[in-house]
Amino acid sequence: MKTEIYEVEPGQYHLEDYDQTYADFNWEEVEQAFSWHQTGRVNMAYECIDRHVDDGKGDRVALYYKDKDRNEQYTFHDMKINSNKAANVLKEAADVKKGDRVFIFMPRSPELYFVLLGTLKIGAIVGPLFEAFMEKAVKDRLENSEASVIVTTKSLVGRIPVDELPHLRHIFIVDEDVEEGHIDFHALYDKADEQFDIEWLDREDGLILHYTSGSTGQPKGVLHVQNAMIQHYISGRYVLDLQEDDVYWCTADPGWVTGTSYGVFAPWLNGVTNVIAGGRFSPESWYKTIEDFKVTIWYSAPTAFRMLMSAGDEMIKNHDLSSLRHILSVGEPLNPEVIKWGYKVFGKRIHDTWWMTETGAHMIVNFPSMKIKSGSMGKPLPGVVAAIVDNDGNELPPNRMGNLAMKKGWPSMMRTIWNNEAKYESYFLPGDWYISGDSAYMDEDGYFWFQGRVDDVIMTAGERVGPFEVESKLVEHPAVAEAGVIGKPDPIRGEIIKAFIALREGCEPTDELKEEIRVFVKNGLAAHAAPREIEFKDKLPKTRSGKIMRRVLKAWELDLPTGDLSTMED
Ligand code: 6R9
Repeated sequence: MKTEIYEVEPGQYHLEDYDQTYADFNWEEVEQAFSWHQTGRVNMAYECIDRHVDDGKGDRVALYYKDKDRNEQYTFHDMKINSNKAANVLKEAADVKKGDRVFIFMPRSPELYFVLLGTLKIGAIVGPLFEAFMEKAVKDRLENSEASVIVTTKSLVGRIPVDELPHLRHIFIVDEDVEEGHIDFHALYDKADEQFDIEWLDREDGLILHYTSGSTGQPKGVLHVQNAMIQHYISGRYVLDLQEDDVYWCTADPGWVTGTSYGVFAPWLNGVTNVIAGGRFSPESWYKTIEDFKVTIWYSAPTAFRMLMSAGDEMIKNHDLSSLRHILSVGEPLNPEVIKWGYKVFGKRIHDTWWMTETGAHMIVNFPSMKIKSGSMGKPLPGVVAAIVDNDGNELPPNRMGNLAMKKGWPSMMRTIWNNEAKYESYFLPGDWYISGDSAYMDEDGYFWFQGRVDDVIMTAGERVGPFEVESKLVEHPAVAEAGVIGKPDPIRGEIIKAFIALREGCEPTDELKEEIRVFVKNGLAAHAAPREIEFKDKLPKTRSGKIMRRVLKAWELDLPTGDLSTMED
């Protein structure tokens, strides 16, 4: 397949020269930006908020918050006061101390961010949960982390099985009519002191615990430490291209690592205005958010872009989106078709970024100062050593598919899997290679190309096929909204390719259409990559962060157990 290559677009970014980006991107030097450079002590919440107030930028807007009931704005000074108050509430009413785990289980609201920052000011470790988690998912996480405090709402508190959680001592409720046994957050908050003595920490002290699901077994608690801020800050500056006057919108929920690393830390470390929109996804309200706040930098995910794409372009004409100057994507491979669409409707190329909960921050990216090879994740950050290795940790030459791996030691790398050191160790191969679980190849120019999760790669009639390639071709077909592709065991071919397809509005799921789609892939990609079986579905199983869960498709197909489903969308 021919790769589209897009040149850097002049006039949009603060650095347009890749060599310059490479030279300036230096994580030893960026430490100068932080106060710990002088004191040797650090606190993420200070570096995100209070530092800007101390630098005379307290009046700048830190947060625009919007949902169907609220539309508010807070300066860095306001954020400092509000997070101080939250810290005082947690400390006084629940005796929260450095290193304690404090969980946050509520829909997006300004209070969520005050509590998150307040928790960090105490030196405690934050555990953000998706509001959609049901009892089992909540229990697994609170139990494993031995959390002592949770901050939640009246409608969600029923999903916390208190009797089975001996370590959980305090439950704060952030809305009205608090029942006995729970602490009324607002009553205390309204009276709380506006001053707070920040707990100064070492850079290896805990920051945040994000649980992520494997294909089997219990969710894993990925621990990040304060030191991660180096990478949050620098990737914010050079990959997101955050500049002082930017208005930045990351659409991710804090229950997903993107919603904290790039929804909280990267923007505020860089001192920019951060937009947070609560409520459910709707194309209309998303375009309105960009228009109303004059968003300049927008970070979202392929699944959202595909939904916007299938909602049609008519709606876009009713909104002024001309403020946008940089658009980025993460979470799943970014289909070339989506990049094309983005250019057509926004006049900007969407830039892909690759990273994981475990890596804590960007690892392989399309810098704004770099040519985009459409369909590629881009190149490693300067300082990150990435390679394709075999199962023994030997590096493979260009254009060979294998394990996507990185040399241990980047600043934001996870420090352990909570209460499971053996699991942590299992990520590494000899030679200090961190094994991502993704399969990919690197081309001769050093660009990396995603193929699938290692367990998703298909072997059909002796050919290795990455499901993403097939899915990308499928979504180019005008009737296809989304596609998930798996290998289905076959006595002759080893595996055959089966595609699950959600059609666009108004398309009829007929056998003729199946055949047409099959021929479309055969002619556009390769005969061996054309799905032998196609099944139409109303919806594909996805994680809350929008990843198509191929293992669930496979389990359905083969009547196997589906494994941990706590992160699956309803
Ligand atoms: C940040 C995040 C990590 C997995 C990762 C990979 C997939 C993420 C991607 C991508 C292709 C990209 N993934 N970004 N695949 N291209 N640009 O997503 O973290 O939820 O832990 O998922 O997501 O499979 O291994 P997390």
